[in-house]
Amino acid sequence: MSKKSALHINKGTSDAPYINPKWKGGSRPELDIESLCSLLLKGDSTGLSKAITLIESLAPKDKVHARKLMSMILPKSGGAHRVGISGVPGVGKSTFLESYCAYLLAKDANVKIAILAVDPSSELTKGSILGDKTRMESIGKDTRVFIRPTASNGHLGGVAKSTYEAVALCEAAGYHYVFIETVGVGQSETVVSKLVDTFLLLAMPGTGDELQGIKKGIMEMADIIALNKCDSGREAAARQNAMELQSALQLVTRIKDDWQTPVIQISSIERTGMELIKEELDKYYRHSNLKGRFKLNRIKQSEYWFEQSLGELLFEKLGEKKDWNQKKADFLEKVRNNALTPFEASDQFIEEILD
Ligand SMILES: Nc1nc2c(ncn2[C@@H]2O[C@H](COP(=O)(O)OP(=O)(O)O)[C@@H](O)[C@H]2O)c(=O)[nH]1
Ligand SMILES: [Mg+2]
Repeated sequence: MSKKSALHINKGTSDAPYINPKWKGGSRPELDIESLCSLLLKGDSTGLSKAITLIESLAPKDKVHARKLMSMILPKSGGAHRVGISGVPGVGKSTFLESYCAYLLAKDANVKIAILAVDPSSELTKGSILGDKTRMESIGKDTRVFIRPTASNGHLGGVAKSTYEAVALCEAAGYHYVFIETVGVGQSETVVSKLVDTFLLLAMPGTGDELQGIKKGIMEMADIIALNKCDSGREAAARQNAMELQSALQLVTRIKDDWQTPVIQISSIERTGMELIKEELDKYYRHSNLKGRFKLNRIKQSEYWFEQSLGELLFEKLGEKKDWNQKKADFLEKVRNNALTPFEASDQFIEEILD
């Protein structure tokens, strides 16, 4: 996280409630985690925003605060339906979210919706997320909606951590739905699929016999597929595409969880098909709840991220050892010269480092 987006707290501003009352002045005021936590639990969106900034921060002091905050809110988390929205850039994810959320907002006066955008390659796509923010302006003005692009430190693990914790914070703040939009490139889908209860894939009618915007592996991850851009006047082509998709899906029927992924035709621009999406999302939610897979899935995801993070941190900490770079270079040289196999070299290297 860059300095710019780190937490800036000034005495006497609207940040005042978060400042430790015992703070005697100095360059950086102490955070009052208790009051930040209680604001968050009341559903205060500024508090939520600050809390997310805090958990994203890499400053050692913030990390201590963040840990404390997370331990306080974790017991209050878990209440939302977490939905991942995926699909290639341009398929209409942001437009869909805007239309679908507008539909949910109109249907239920008390609904609270959080939208997180995951972007592991922020430099490349900064523009698109900023564009999304303006695109979602109509729902963004609604006090029941919270929109937040997840900051990225360039690596997937960092994005996963911030998103995982941001979801928990949103839930503690009382949000009923947490939508996570991926940028649809690289590994972002895999990360998001392991952070959500339901994975909604957007596709669009293809040209010719090619189905646009579907990667094979992704199709298997999808719990629901929405064929977007089925605008009026294009019904025949849309139906044809939906059928092709549905038959392609027969090949990937998920025996393990007894679910046939439906293909829904929608137009995010014309806002059609939104009620069908709601029906299918609710249906899948009930389906996985019935079989107890819902809870199990979340537990498995937490286990997965624990293992992932362990590996990543271990590597990071080892890398901080003083002779890591020199030793590594030495072993690499031996691999280059064919004096050691890559496997023997790494084995010996780790043994020496741990000694
Ligand atoms: N015709 C049509 N265009 C759409 C529809 N949904 C989105 N778009 C357009 O597709 C483009 C990409 O949409 P966007 O939501 O930014 O896609 P994202 O990159 O997946 O988030 C925009 O120009 C949208 O206006 C739709 O249902 N019909
Ligand atoms: Mg988008």
